[in-house]
Amino acid sequence: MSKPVVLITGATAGIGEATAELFARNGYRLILTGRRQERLEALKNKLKTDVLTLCFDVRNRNEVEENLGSLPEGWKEVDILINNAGLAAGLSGIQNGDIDDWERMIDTNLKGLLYVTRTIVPGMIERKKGGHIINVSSIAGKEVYPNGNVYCASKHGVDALSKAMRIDLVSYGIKVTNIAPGMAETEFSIVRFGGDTEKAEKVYSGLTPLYAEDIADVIYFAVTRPPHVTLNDIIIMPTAQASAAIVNRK
Ligand code: NDP
Ligand code: 8X3
Repeated sequence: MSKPVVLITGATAGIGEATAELFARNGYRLILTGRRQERLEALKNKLKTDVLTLCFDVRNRNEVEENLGSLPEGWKEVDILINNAGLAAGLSGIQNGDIDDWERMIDTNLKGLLYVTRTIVPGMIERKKGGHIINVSSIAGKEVYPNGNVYCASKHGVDALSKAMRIDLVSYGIKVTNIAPGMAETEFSIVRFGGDTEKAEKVYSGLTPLYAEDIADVIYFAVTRPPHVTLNDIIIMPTAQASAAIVNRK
């Protein structure tokens, strides 16, 4: 029997890419999405497993439905959905926030996740074989830190949606796992600070952050538990971090 199909949104960088690599090494079949076509192609060529790449923006409801609503033969049965695509844009007080940044975060982190989930979950239910949804939230979904306002609100929304999905889908045997990482050095801070790599590097200076592979390991562990076991909610931080705002820098 062939390995299950795993759909990973935001596989062109960071946590999504590391997760794709780990699942590929373990023989899973992968549907990988993102907006950067060349990165999707490069990843497909690198991975030694069956890969379908789909280039679209999760904020665009039509694109989500076109790409995921009519998957090609052999790819229709998505067993594991990893809702990972997301971002922070900016870091400023609510009084100074850039409303375009707010829209980007809400549209990507919440509405994008909802569009993807709404397109994939009915198939899981119809097939009556269970399924697993992993929502990559954040410690920003558990606590709020200075200037994090809208990003934190979007991730609190993801946290709430994980709980809500678990309730709505329990009778179909569909597992829902919420993953809440602390500081992980990916392209996250580069994106947050609009490409300012110097500013991004400072976020992780003087401490050993998490790496994308650390989160991939946790996702893989959650997915490979026996059928009767679900990890509902996992908080993972670097050892040097105690809470969103308290870190031990050398
Ligand atoms: P990266 O910036 O390295 O990766 C983000 C991924 O999301 C990219 O593949 C990007 O692909 C994709 N993405 C972003 N916007 C869109 C969009 N509109 N449509 C489709 N894909 C999109 O960051 P991380 O790997 O760190 O982030 C992954 C998730 O982890 C996010 O949800 C983030 O909030 C969360 N997280 C990150 C933490 C960290 O410290 N790094 C900690 C806690 C949570 P592309 O640009 O090609 O579209
Ligand atoms: C990413 C981690 O601390 O910037 O979600 O919110 S943090």
